[in-house]
Amino acid sequence: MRIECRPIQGPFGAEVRGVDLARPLTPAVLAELEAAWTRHSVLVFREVRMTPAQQVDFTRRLGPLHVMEPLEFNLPGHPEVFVVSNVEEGGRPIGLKRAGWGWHSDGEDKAIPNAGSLLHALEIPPEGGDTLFADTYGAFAALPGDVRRTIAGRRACFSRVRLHHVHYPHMAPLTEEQKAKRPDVWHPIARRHPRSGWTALYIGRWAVEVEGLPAAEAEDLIRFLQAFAVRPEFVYRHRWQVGDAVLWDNRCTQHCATEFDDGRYRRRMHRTTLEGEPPLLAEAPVVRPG
Ligand SMILES: O=C(O)CCC(=O)C(=O)O
Ligand SMILES: [Fe+2]
Repeated sequence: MRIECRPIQGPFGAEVRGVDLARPLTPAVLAELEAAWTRHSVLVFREVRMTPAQQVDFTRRLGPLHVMEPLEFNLPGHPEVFVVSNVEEGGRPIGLKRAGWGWHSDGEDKAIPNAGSLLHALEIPPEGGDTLFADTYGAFAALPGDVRRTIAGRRACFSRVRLHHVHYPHMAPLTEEQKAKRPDVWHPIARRHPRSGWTALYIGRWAVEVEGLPAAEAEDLIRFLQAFAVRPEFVYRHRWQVGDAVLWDNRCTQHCATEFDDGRYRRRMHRTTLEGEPPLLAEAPVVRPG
């Protein structure tokens, strides 16, 4: 082993030491990192000093990068770096404010959600602004049998158009052009991870309907699953330090940025994002080994 991996919460999450993300990794170290990521879903790196170009180079080793649109919150000169920040410069926001205040996984409202994301902390507030991560393999494994049977083989509809105003009340409503780019999508609720083969509970904040269920029943089920997925026993709270970088897998986790006094403190994070694949339905559920 070339890297050192300290598990955080059982199999969920690990802090990785002995690797410098700012430098090109050897194929052997990269393979170890990928195996650790598949095993633990969330990897935490401390005291990382990497430039935007180095962050892009590292993330690209893990797969094709996704460029966030619209481009307005991407770093000038580095369209692959999405800026999450409340900071304004010259009267203009340098990034997306209040991004991810609410449980979700990145890109869940798209036909091809993002596989993973790497968030690097450059400035953090003295209080608040933690990020919560939920283990959705763990959640799937703990689901009551009747719920597992109900979701088996079913897809849920995720709708940006119907819920944009609910989750982004501080943002402008979607234009007709934006709506056309974000049609409703259907994803399997029991999701098979393409690498581990394990089954994750895939639900999120944009879910509005469930295939084959009457509206009221679907609503109840979605509410139940949303709450179940983020029960405290599945959640790791990351308390940021400047220099931290956290790599998470959107296929088997959810995350939620927590509030801070953004009228008073600065928070500035750089995110690179991996392209994904259409979610796979878990035909025969496989629970992650303990
Ligand atoms: O700022 C955070 O803590 C997370 C924001 C978020 O949801 C993301 O970067 O994907
Ligand atoms: Fe996010």
